[in-house]
Amino acid sequence: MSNDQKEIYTIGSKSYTAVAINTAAKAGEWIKLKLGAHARLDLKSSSQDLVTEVDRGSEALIRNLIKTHFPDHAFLGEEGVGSGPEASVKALQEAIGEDYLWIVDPIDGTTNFVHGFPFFSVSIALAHRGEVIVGVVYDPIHDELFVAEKGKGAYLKGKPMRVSAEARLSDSLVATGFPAGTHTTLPVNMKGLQSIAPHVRNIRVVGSAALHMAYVAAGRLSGFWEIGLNSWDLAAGALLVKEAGGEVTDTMGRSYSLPVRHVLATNGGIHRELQLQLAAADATGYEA
Ligand code: 2AM
Ligand code: CA
Repeated sequence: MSNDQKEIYTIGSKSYTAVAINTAAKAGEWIKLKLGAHARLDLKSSSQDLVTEVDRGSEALIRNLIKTHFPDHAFLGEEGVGSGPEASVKALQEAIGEDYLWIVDPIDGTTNFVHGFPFFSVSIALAHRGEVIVGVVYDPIHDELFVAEKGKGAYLKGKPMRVSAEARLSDSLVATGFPAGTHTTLPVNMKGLQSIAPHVRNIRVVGSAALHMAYVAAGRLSGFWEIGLNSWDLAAGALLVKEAGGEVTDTMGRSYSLPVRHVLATNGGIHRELQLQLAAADATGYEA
């Protein structure tokens, strides 16, 4: 085969980041189309079933597009894994050693999606031997696509993102989240809220961990913590925050890696103060 012919048939020549961006954008647009229609249908029958269809549909779309470009890459998506933390941990353990692993949340913020609360996102990350090298979070309602490449920065609409400058909790706007259906996490979350609230300017709970991370990267939030998350909620956002100059650890202050489930992501300036406060309140999600 001549070189010319080879080039014509090399579909996989697109960059990883370009594929992540195009795929997140396409999935996001599709989800947006389903928003009104499903909200109305949900009232009549089971809202969970309907939203599961959109989640699954979005994941299938993403998987197919990625497999088209990179058939040899591995894929870990929320909808391909059984429910509960044990299944999530096991699925990640099995996949983390892959050379190239796409880690996907087809809708992050499903509760918001069901209720028509306009904050949810598509989260797509690519890990190389366990390290995230591309992260894309797309919010189709506000048409905001947050993208980061390891070592090359984080960008929103072509402009570099930078974390905010607050150096004290008292000047900070921070966010947290309440993962649904995990009874064990609620008491810990309440302890965290009670302890942090008096020390910060204010607290937001928007309902999409990936968006919270993107907002830390964009300097809209000074920091974010949440316990009981999965790799697909965090992988893309963690790279966004790091590449925007922020800090990402678990709630004990240990470096972020894919298995982390209790996360602390900040502008760096308030990281230690927030971590100490969570620890003092016994709100890290880890055994004391
Ligand atoms: P999801 O919409 O993809 O489920 C909100 O607090 C955050 O927690 C969202 O990112 C949401 O992601 C995640 N979340 C909701 N329920 C969860 C559960 N049972 N376990 C882990 N994460 C959950
Ligand atoms: Ca999801």
